[in-house]
Amino acid sequence: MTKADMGRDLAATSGAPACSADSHQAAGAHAERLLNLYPATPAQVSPEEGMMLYRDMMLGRRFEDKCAEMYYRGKMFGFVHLYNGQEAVSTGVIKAMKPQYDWFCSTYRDHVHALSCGVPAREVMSELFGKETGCSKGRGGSMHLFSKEHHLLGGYAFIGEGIPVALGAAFTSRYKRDALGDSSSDSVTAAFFGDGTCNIGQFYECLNMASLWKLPIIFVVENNKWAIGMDHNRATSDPEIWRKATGFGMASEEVNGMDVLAVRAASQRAIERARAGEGPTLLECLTYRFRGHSLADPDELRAEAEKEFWAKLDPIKGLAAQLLEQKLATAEQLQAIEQEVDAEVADCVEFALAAPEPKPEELTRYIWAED
Ligand SMILES: Cc1ncc(C[n+]2csc(CCOP(=O)(O)OP(=O)(O)O)c2C)c(N)n1
Ligand SMILES: [Mg+2]
Repeated sequence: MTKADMGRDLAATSGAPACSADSHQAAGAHAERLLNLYPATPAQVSPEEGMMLYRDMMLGRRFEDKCAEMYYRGKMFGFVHLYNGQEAVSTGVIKAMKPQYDWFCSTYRDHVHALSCGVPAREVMSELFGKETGCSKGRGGSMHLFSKEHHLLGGYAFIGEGIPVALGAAFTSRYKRDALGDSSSDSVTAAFFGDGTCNIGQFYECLNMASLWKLPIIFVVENNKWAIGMDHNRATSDPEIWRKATGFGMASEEVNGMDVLAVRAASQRAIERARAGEGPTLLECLTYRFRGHSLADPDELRAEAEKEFWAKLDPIKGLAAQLLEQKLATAEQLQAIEQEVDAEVADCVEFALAAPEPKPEELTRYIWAED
């Protein structure tokens, strides 16, 4: 069996596409790939886990819907990139890892990763408003969320910038164990980045080092088909990113990124390998963003048929249907979660609006570590 076959084989256990939409031909090659992830046994989940995953995705969605509202009302400045549609990736990976133990590295599309890591909604919303109570003390804004407490190594405006940082965290984990003799050191790092980012140098350099040193890292590619207005299929020599890992002798999987249980199951396999010292994994999650590249993007380039195809695969609706069908949750329980989330989002906006601005005389504070 070749490594590529092995990856394909692993992917076969990672969950079938949640629907087969009629519009898939018009929706193009990315949609075809999702539909060709052949049928698999649906992943199992307990009622508690299922509802925890549902809540996390719902928080991400409602939080960001509120961000859009606040942005258009002029409460937020600069570029704001939303994650609507991709929630199954953040929740599926991060909730399979150990909070405040494992490490996470994001991009400019970082709000939902921060929430999944456990950064309080109040701190994330305050940061977006540039307030002192923000997780980066109001100095970072939307693209630079950071939390030492929650092991969030940052959002980064430059694409690919976070990958070497994540690699450093994975190296530290291994170095503590192998060189400093701390046998308990087994933390794993997840690095999130997009399809377009897989065409730049850091990606390949980091894959090489991670594989060479068998670092405990998961490269999570959020393949949403677009890099701003560039179609993935026009920009890369082989659109199947998961195959690129095999050139480095690395395990990889192609995952249904609209199915949180599939992402979770693939992540669990990767985490197990990483903690056992077996090295890195590349997970290519096939997903889609429901909104434009940023809130400044009128989203006029993408075909309607394509958007319709992916809208039918909404990961939150997909999980709700699975939970109800398998009698793991009742409609009332899901509704109660939604209400709880809405209350949390309303609270964080109120908190952020009332929070103080950083003091102008403290403009340069927090530049140095001792602050
Ligand atoms: C080094 C660098 N070059 C160019 C850009 C401009 N840029 C911002 S987002 C983006 C596209 C990235 O697409 P992808 O990696 O697919 O992530 P997505 O936005 O789809 O999540 C580019 C080229 C940048 N931020 N950094
Ligand atoms: Mg992309």
